[in-house]
Amino acid sequence: MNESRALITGINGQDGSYLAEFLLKKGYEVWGIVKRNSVAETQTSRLDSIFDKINLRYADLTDLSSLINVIQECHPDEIYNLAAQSHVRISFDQPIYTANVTALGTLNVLEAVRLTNKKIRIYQASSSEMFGNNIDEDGFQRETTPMDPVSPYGCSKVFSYNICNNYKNSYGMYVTNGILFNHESPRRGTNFVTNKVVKTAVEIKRGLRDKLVLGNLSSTRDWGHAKDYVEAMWMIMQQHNPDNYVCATGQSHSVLDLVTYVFDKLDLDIEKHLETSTKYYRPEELDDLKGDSTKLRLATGWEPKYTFESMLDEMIEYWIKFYTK
Ligand code: NAP
Ligand code: F7E
Repeated sequence: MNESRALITGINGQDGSYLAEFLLKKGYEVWGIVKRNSVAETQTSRLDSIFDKINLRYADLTDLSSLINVIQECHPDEIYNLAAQSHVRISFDQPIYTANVTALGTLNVLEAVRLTNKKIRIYQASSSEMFGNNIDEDGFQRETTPMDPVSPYGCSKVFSYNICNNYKNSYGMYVTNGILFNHESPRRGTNFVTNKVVKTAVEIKRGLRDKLVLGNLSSTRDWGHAKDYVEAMWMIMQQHNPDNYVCATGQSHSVLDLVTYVFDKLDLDIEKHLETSTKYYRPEELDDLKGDSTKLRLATGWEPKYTFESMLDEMIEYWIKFYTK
């Protein structure tokens, strides 16, 4: 029986909820922090099925003492730092808040560990957004691709990535970066493009609305499934030496490809229902993402189980059931 204890920041987010389920199945004692929210009832809805099996505490990434308190109470072996202001478009509206949480919040986690127990392993949720528009000659981004972020979110994640490497090298701490490309699921926030498209398309099908309004249709993303990616997080943390790994499917699709697949599945007419608006454009766009995760696959044997299509099918099914209740 595994007697390890894991602490997850961002446990009530998309990834945190899947990771908590995954670690419980592995026999971990799972702890998580949630930040205070005025509506308590819905804040942990992604955790409904495991609520009685996990230990939740109030803490905030911007509040060092709250992190130290939780670490001293739970004595984790592993910390998965998934908490962030994670929306790229919104990071242009709230750049300072984004940096406080997504950049300095990571430093608070590192300091909390350095000041309490340097043996705790740390996983940092790094992002393909750090690469910006740099692409290697073969069309992929990988661990060695230069980082040149194009959003306050991306800049904050680059700070976190660098400070994690710095703490690893300076203090001999076990700190890893998973550089994850986009990953989605029915639990994805509905203001990210995949779940916005699927939810709205199902609503159009049911006659609840008439239009899907999007921004840039030509950008491409390497979309995987969050369930596959939380398994990679755990695998990265089980390596003997801490290191940085790209996690991606290696296949990319445009936003228009995504809409076309979903609309075809639901037998909807794109010409009739799709509109674009500059409201959803970013001041600077990251045009194309496609990741090479050879390093991760060779080190851990990780392979995604979902395809782009099976992931979207699951999301479509979820929203059809949601509106059939
Ligand atoms: P998400 O659904 O937006 O979850 C973010 C989590 O962080 C939520 O639980 C949120 O709590 C929490 N949080 C926000 N501010 C906080 C604060 N100040 N203190 C404590 N908790 C705070 O994001 P996700 O998709 O699960 O992604 C997980 C992590 O991976 C994030 O760091 C994200 O930037 C990174 N990442 C995601 C992807 C992707 O495609 N999903 C790709 C690469 C990297 P509330 O909901 O209560 O606000
Ligand atoms: O946008 C375009 C948009 O917001 C994808 C986060 O998890 O992955 C995510 O960031 C693309 C962009 O994800 C709409 O311009 C068009 O080109 O779903 P998204 P993202 O920005 O790639 C990275 C790896 C992370 O780390 C982040 O945390 O879709 N797009 N029309 C739109 N995007 C949105 N949200 N809404 C639209 O209406």
